[in-house]
Amino acid sequence: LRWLTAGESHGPALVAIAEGLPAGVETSTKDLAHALARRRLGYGRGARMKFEQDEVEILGGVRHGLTQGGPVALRIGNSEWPKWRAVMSADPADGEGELDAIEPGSTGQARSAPLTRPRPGHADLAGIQKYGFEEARPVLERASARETAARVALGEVARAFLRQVADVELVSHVVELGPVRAPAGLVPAPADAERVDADPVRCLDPETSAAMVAEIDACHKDGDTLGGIVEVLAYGLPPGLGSHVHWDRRLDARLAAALMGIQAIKGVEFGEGFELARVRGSQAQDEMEPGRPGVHRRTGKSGGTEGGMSTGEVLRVRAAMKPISTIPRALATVDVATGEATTAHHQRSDVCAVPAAGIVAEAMVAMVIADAVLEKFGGDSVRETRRNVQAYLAELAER
Ligand code: EPS
Repeated sequence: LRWLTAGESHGPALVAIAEGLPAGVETSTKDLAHALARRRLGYGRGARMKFEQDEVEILGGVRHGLTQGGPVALRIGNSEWPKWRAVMSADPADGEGELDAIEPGSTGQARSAPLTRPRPGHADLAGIQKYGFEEARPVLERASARETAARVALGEVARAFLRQVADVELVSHVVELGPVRAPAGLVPAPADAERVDADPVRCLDPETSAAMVAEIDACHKDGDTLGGIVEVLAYGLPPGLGSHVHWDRRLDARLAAALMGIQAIKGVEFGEGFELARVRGSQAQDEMEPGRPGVHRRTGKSGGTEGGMSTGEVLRVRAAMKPISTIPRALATVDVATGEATTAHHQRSDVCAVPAAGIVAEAMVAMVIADAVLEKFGGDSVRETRRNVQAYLAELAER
């Protein structure tokens, strides 16, 4: 399974292509729009979330609600585009009119003004240096987490594939937000997914959720931003996805890379993660007993992978998101045009995007697992892949 995204935050649209999905995956514009709407949920997002709609369109690879085996191509229009037509024009801009418009919510800076005061924590400075730009606009447009909308749309197709071939279900939730932690052992099942989505911070425990909302409000008041930790659970994975035989075939390594590839993610852990490093070996393993199919593990400390392969138990992976780097109270930086010390430029920003990060993390996990399923079971149609999965599971159960 190969996939790519393209597009800028204030360009006309994001586009995404996935190649290698079998024929027969049930998907539709409505399903993708639903997934995109989930990503827009979450307390603490900025003004843009309120007025922008994700206008999703399927451009190829799907007919009458089913994938056809060819590349699936998607387009998600940016409704911000008309205001940025001149600044983000693909063709040389004539510099008239719109170029001087003031950006809504900004501190009076014209949209076209060169962004020469890189924001600490963003891609701005390294991107300017690497690509030889004079300013940060071309860097931040592509680095922006707006791009995650494209991933979520593709991830929804992957999720449908997983459900159809192996009854796999993914759920995510917010386990920490700033200093507020959800109670240990709070692990939503697939049946809880709607309840998680209905919560403003995507946390199942009402008391924790209220404390998280209060923390976001306090942060907003102080002109600051907040990070947190999301957890993705995958139910129903067959054992043996990924492989111990080579580092880049390990499922956990591939999932970690995919999750680290989400903007602002600074850490990934599986199961008990870093905590396992603090206990003795006798306390760190998941002991086994007879069960279905064949063997069952009593605990889930490993997070559902051993030796780089899925164990058949629930996959549990967490991603830590740093606080958003665009901070209303501007941070110290250097103007790349003059070399002088100054403060970073500030565009409007979210206070917290952790709830949305959970949805993006689900999408990344779905893509990686779909890839691993296709690698192990192959198949050019959903029916064929499903048959292969079932034959494998039946054989394991007979052993
Ligand atoms: C983002 C900054 C904000 C967010 C944007 C991601 O955009 P703007 O600078 O236009 O206010 O709203 O997120 C989205 C638009 C989205 O759909 O998630 C950033 O710098 O990453």
